[in-house]
Amino acid sequence: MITVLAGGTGSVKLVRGLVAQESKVNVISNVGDNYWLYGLYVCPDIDTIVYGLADLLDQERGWGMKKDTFNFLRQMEVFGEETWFRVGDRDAATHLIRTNMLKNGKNLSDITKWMCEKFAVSANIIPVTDNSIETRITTDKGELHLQEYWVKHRGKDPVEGIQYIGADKARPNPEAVNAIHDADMVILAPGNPLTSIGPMLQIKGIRKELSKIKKKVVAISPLIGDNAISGPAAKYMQAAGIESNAYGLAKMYSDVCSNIIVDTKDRMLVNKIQSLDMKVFETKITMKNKLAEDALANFILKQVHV
Ligand code: FO1
Ligand code: CA
Ligand code: CA
Repeated sequence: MITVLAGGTGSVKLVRGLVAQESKVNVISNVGDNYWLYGLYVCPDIDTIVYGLADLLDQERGWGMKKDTFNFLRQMEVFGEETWFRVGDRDAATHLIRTNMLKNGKNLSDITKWMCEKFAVSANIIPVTDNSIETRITTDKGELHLQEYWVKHRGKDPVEGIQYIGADKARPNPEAVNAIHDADMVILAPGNPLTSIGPMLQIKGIRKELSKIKKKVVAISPLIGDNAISGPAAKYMQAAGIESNAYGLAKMYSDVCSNIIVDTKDRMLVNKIQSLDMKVFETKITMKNKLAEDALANFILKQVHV
C-alpha cells in the first residue's frame, strides 16, 4: 500500500500514473488552496485529483472539468459579481453539493469519500485535515489568499512571504496519519513545495508521523535547474529563503524525507544532496503524456527501494 501527499495540477499526473499500477493508493490532499466563492466551498486540489482519476479533468488547464461550459459564471457577471475565478457549470455542481453537505453537518473527509464513489474513483482521497487551513501570500500590497494572488492578480507582484493560517491548530485527519504509518512507501508528489506540500507539512501530527518513517518517504522534485517545470514554485521558494533547485527542495524536506528523485539534468546536484543524508535517484521527471506518467510511476515503484 502506498500513500501520496498531493496538491493539484502539479501532482495529478503522477497520482494517475501510480493509481494505474498500484491497487491500493491513498492520496492525502492539500486543503490550503480551498476558497469560498459565492457561498460555495471550492477545493481545487481535491477536485483536480478526483477529476484527474475519473478522466474528467481539463488536461490543458490542469484544473476544472473538460468540455465544461460557463453559463453560470456569465450570469454571475450580469449580476455584477467578480468572475476571475472560472468555475464551470458542471464544476459548480461539485462545489454546490459539497457546500450543502457541509451545511448538513458532514465533514470534508466523508464528503470526499462520497464524491469518489460518485465519480467511480478507486483511490482513497483523504483531506489532510477537516479543519480550515488558508495559504496566504504576502506582497508589498498586503496579504492575499493564494487564489487571489495567483488567479486574480495572475501572480504578478513580488512575494514577500507565505503563511498557512490555521495550520498550527489544525487536527491532522486520523486516517491520513494511519495512511502514513501503514504505508510501504510515502510519496511527496511533485506539487508546489510551498503551496501544495508545505501546508500539509505545517500540521504537527503529519510532520511528526512522516519524520518517524522518513526512510520510507520519497520526494519527487518539481524543478529542473533553477525553475519549476510549471507554476510559481521557484518564486515562492526564493521568497521563503530557499534555494530554488532540487538541493533547496531536499533541504526543505530533509526532516521528513530520506529519498529524492531529481531530473537527470540535475546530476550535478547529487553529491550536494547526498551530504544531507538523503538517497538520490535520477530519471526524467517531466510528464508530457500518459506514457511519461506511467514511466515515472513505474520508476518509483520498481527502482526506488525503501
Ligand atoms: N486557476 C486559474 O489559474 N484560473 C482559474 O480561473 C481557476 C479556476 C478554478 C476553478 C476550480 C478549481 O478547482 C480550480 C481552479 N483553478 C484556476 C486552479 C486552482 O485555483 C489552483 O489551486 C491554483 O492555480 C493554485 O495551484
Ligand atoms: Ca493547488
Ligand atoms: Ca499545485
